Amino acid sequence: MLEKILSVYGLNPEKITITPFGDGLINHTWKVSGNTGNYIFQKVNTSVFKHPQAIDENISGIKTYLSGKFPDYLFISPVKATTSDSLYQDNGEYYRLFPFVEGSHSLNYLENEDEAYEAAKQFGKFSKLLSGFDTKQLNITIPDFHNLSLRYEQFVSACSGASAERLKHASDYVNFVNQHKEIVDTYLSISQNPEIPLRVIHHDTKINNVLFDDHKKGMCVIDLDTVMPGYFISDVGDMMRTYLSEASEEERDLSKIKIRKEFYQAIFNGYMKEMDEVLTDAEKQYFTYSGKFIIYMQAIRFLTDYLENDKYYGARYEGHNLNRAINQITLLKEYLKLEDEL
Ligand code: ADP
Ligand code: GN1
Ligand code: MG
Repeated sequence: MLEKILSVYGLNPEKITITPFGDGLINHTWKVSGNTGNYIFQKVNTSVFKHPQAIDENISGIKTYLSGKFPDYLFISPVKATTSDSLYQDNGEYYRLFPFVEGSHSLNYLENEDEAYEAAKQFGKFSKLLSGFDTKQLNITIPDFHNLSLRYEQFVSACSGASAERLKHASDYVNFVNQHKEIVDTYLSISQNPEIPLRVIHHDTKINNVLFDDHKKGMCVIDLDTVMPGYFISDVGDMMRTYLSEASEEERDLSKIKIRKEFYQAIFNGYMKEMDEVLTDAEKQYFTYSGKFIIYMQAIRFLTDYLENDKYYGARYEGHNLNRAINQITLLKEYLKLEDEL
């Protein structure tokens, strides 16, 4: 069945191997090796991305811009099928095929600061090269994706709709979220501040969305589904969320969740290497805020999903999203302890 779809991209069904690949939470991803090379094949998650065409148009618009202005920049865009579209629809599902970046690998956690520096530089470079691109040309692939005020409202409504049992298990963490609502208020003031512009933002800078080469140098950013107009705090914040602690969001041993201060410095150095000249002074004042903004939002998103019976992220075991939320709340507590120092 997948073979049939791949043949639309010119691959010979008798000469391909298809293997599930990567650790993304949203799309289905396979590595495909065939007669014409290696590829990443994906089925788009249409419960999350209601209009896959909108993503495709964004990637194509950015590709045209970058290949005109910065032809040496490695930008990964999907290959065209024989239908001459890159997106292929079959039985209500949407598929696409990317060239596999040879010699690349992704990481799920970082071992040293150089990797954090490299990844932050890649995401900074992406926004810098696109700082002249008109954000109005971008489709909104997930409305209000990083709108923390709305995420908070959704959390409040999830609390009222939750089963008594799930609400009871979550109650300490629900209280914690409510006690830190000032993080939402700061977001609101940022969104109303004319000196904080909307930029082309990746919106999913977690560590496995950047590819490294064998010498641990950053090669390029991937997973462009959520590239939309947004605030720089989204990208910097998700780096802090996923690079500062050695433990990932899946870790259940909370004693392993610790902030590595030198990694904060590496994110700053890598991102600012590219973005220092682009960001306004008003934006720079929120660099440290960005960490708590995203960690808090991710805690809310996992907790909301637990209260809504795991309908967004799914769960591999009972209480999975509650544990992820507890993990993120622990990370936030550690971050808040060091905030002044950072
Ligand atoms: P998801 O949206 O589910 O996170 P991604 O687009 O991030 O999906 O892909 C999942 C994983 O597949 C990535 O973390 C990375 O390891 C790998 N990957 C994606 N695109 C490429 C590519 N073009 N070349 C090599 N590896 C890739
Ligand atoms: C999802 O697609 P993936 O696995 O890179 C999610 C992010 C979350 C992340 C948490 C579209 O990212 O927003 O931060 O999981 N993507 C979407 O791991 O919801
Ligand atoms: Mg991904």
